[in-house]
Amino acid sequence: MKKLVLLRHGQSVWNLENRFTGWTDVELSPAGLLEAVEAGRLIKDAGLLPDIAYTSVLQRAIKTLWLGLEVCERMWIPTVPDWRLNERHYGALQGLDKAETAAKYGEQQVLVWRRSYDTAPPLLAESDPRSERHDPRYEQTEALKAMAGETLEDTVARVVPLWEQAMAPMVQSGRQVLVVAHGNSLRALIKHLGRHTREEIMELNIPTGIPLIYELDDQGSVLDHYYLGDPDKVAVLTQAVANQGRLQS
Ligand code: DG2
Repeated sequence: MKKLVLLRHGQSVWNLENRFTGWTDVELSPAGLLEAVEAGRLIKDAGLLPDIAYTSVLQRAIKTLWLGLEVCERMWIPTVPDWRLNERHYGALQGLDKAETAAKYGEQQVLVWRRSYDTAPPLLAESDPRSERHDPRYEQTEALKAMAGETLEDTVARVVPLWEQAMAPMVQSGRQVLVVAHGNSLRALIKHLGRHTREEIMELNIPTGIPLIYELDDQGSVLDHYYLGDPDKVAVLTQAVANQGRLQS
């Protein structure tokens, strides 16, 4: 049996401000920096010291990885940044306040934008100053296509090849793999791993900074999954993620 460690980055400054983030490259908040260190401690205490790690090319994930590896005394392992682990591109929603967007368009519309499988956010024009079009990180045609805005289905279509080509062979060869990514890029990977339906995956919310363990058999089928740390805390934080698209009372 293999154990794969998945980790959503620590709280970012835009998570704190409740803004849609997507590919906007915001930093970790002070609380997020602490969450990253605590995640490293949980991984170390569970004896899941990573042999190799994969991240997105966004600093909130990369910094979370660095801090976690420092605690694990594993800063020397190979780390692989890949844009295909980036957050789902949130198109023209990027930068908007989630609760204000719910007040303007309704909670149901925001839920569809956040959690539906095949509805894209309003698209971001190439000429929009928020566009990442000229960012040297993104030269691949596929990445340029994604930066107008993606559905979760689009995100699955880029995450799964990375899983199959790079990460799964590492897991199956017995390496301890750590993946530090984002709420929706991890939902995309989990949909594939758990063979979840599109309805099931709508219900999944992932809190920041808490390691999520997937136990896999030799064929890559999921045997079990669980968070490290206090389950009551995980439940509260998971519900808080779900509530981010609600009207503020
Ligand atoms: C959040 C996820 O991504 O937001 O892009 O706003 O994981 O990079 O903080 P992350 C964003 P929701 O889909 O939960 O609204």
